[in-house]
Amino acid sequence: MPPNISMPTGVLQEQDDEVSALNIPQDLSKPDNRKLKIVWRNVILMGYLHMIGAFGFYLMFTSAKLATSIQAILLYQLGGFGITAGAHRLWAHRSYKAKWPLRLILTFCNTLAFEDSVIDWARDHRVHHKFSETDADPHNAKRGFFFSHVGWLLCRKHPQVKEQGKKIDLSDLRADPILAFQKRHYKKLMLLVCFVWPTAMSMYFWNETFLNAFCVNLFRYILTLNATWLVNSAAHLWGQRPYDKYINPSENLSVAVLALGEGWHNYHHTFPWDYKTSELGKYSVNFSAAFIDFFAKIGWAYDLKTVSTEMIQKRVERTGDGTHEIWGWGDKDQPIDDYRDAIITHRKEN
Ligand code: ST9
Ligand code: ZN
Ligand code: ZN
Repeated sequence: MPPNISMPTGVLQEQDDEVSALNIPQDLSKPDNRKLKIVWRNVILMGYLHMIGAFGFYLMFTSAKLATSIQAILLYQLGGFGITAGAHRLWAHRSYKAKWPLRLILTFCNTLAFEDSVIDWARDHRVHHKFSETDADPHNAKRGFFFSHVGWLLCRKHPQVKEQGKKIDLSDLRADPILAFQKRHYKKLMLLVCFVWPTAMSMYFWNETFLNAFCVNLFRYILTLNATWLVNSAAHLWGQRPYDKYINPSENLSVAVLALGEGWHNYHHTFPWDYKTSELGKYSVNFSAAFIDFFAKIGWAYDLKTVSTEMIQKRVERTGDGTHEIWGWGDKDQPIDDYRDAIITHRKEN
């Protein structure tokens, strides 16, 4: 039994029987004191990337053409869907299924976001969910904001990540020829799709300068990275926990806005197989659910899995922190006192 379970309840799934917290290896539940082996190549590359990206942001307001900035915003969304609807909801969690044309589109979008191949991304993410907040979690938030945000990409992984990770089944991902192709040719594809293509488009279609095109695109890329990383850092530290108060992941609106609907992290860790990764699926803060719903309408996405309101209610009552939001009058979670104490004027006369 992995140690990321809600401790007092001891359940991973709603239907699981209670299991004793004594079964959980204690040495995995708090970070060890090992000295991190820093990978200086990554530190330098990330440093330069962020400096040039920040310069790109400056250029957007000074010398870049409006079309270049609009392109960057659109590609941010497109690449984002490759992470949220693709690597995350489709491949890491199998919360829905997709026909090959959609898988191809998502793989393209995913490569545009350059967060390493889907197979590697989904492997690390499955490990993150199963061993959340332990040394086997690649971006263990118990090591602090910086480590869970970007630090984990700047040093060697903890041996536990690799050891526990080897036990995760990835056969479904490896069997997908599109993903296998992406992994085999990752470096070439990533350079072409994430850097060359966006830069060339701006230069070809509206005569943008190389400097503007290249730097604004880098800004788009670092924005994608940081929006994704905030889910690991901010949404594991700050926010409410209406579904399970015993785990760190939390509901964070600001992260949800930046990450195309991925900030509802308490819900997501409680019900990781829900394709909406949130309860209400309001499209205003869940563009990724709208994206999947659109493809479901045309038949390219199917078998969308979601959690029933009864199941949510049971879980909220059992492990929630009491902050579960209600959508309005008559919501199943509305406190009974509301009905008694609310002032209702202009009542309909019989
Ligand atoms: C990036 C990824 O940024 C970000 C992921 C974030 C996830 C967020 C999730 C949140 C939810 C979704 C929200 C989406 C929101 C999106 C919003 C968008 C608008 N299990 O890795 P290596 C083994 S990437 C089992 O080199 P080191 C395996 O044999 C950014 N085994 O380990 C492997 O070989 P292979 C760009 C594992 O040496 C071997 O170990 N990319 C596991 O410790 C070596 O693996 C970069 O910056 C495992 N989990 O190095 C690159 N892991 O792979 C950064 C490893 O051949 N990475 N093994 O099978 C690196 O340079 C290195 O990975 C390292 C560790 C230095 C960090
Ligand atoms: Zn997830
Ligand atoms: Zn998480």
